[in-house]
Amino acid sequence: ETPAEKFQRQHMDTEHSTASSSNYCNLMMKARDMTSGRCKPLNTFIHEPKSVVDAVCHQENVTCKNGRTNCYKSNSRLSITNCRQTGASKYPNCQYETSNLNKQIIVACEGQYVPVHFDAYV
Ligand code: PAX
Repeated sequence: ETPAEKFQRQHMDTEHSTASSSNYCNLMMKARDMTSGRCKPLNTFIHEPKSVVDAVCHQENVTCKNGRTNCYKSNSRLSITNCRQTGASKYPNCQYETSNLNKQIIVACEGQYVPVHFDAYV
């Protein structure tokens, strides 16, 4: 799996325009293999075409949280779902709170300049 493929697996859900139910994150975090070994505490899914998300790598250049300079902020708000592990969640029964949002996203880009890391939403 390349870094670009890992981003697609962990962050892209073009099939749905929004999270369909409060159970979305519980199902998707497992289906996309983010609950084996440990529960990934925080993960964001993006409900937009791949072309729209790839294009963010050519939008506004911003500094990443870690100080690197390869982050980009989307010009427009995108449909996203944030998955946050609940306080009661205990591995291997990872439990998540599902939140649908419309926010500008910040991603890090590499290689032939495609997203490889989800930095934040604003
Ligand atoms: P990652 O491991 O952080 O980055 P994620 O985005 O799914 O995975 P490999 O080879 O896999 O180690 N890369 C970068 N990372 C950070 N910053 C820059 N500038 C950068 N450039 C390249 C995936 C790969 O991207 C490489 C990095 O070396 C990795 O390569 O976030 C923790 C996780 O939570 C997600 C985002 C992260 O997972 P945090 O807070 O430590 O930045 N996440 C976080 C999210 O999905 N939604 C959110 O709102 C937040 C806050």
